[in-house]
Amino acid sequence: RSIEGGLSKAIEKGELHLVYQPIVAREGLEIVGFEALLRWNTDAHGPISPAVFIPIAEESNLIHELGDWVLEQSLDMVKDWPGQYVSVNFSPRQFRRHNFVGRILDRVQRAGVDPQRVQIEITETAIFDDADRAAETLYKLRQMGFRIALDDFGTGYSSLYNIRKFALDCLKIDRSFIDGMGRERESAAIVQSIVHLGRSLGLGVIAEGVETEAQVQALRVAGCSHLQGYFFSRPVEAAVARTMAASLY
Ligand code: G
Ligand code: G
Ligand code: MN
Ligand code: NA
Repeated sequence: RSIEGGLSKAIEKGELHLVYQPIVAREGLEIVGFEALLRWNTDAHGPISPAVFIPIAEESNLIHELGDWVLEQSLDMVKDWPGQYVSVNFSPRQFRRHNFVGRILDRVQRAGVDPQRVQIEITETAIFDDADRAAETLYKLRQMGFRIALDDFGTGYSSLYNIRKFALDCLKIDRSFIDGMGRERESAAIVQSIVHLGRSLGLGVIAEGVETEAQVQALRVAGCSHLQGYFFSRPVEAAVARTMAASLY
């Protein structure tokens, strides 16, 4: 519980910041967007991973305070880029929050940002528990111009049949499949199927966790147009992202 205590003070203490990881097209010649990823450097215990503190925040209302801060920072950042979008992670509780659509629209409008430059990343868990309500939320967001990405795709419970119901723009192939591509035939086959599925549904597909040249080549063969991972760039600080955005747009 000390993490929860520390987290509730982290914003005012200035211990949080965002880093940005490019999402590329044309095998790295173009940056189409950046994913915003939260970092927490504590005085007492050094850096703590969001994989650790997000689930704790998710158990309390802290997730909302944290999420609001992340969105605000991301909107501030996207204004510095020539045309790329910022891709923001939303946890299931944020997505299900009362008036999620109204809140996000209000923030985007106040920041003077075009919703087309904001991609909302949600996971399958966020949408399949209450599918009808989620479908309606996504529909409204999409009507307003937001991009919607289904994160960690392939690891959840979604039936392929059901994803038709949701107003999505793209699928992000979970990095476990990209990681397995060179080793197991199964992973390569799954990646291939997700790319086909995306295409036939008119969705974009982003491969996550691309680390090697061999993976880039295999993804080219599979027909995956958008890539993200250490091979292109680790998540970088705001100033570095600004320079990258300006030179590769
Ligand atoms: O960047 P890293 O690989 O350490 O992130 C670990 C996990 O934390 C990932 O699942 C990522 O989606 C999640 N995460 C990172 N930043 C945010 C954020 O701002 N909001 C939410 N909800 N999750 C985040
Ligand atoms: O759950 P989500 O997909 O949002 O998590 C993204 C996480 O993956 C972030 O923590 C980010 O730091 C991490 N990540 C991004 N690119 C790579 C990569 O090429 N390899 C590995 N191992 N992790 C990556
Ligand atoms: Mn993500
Ligand atoms: Na992911």
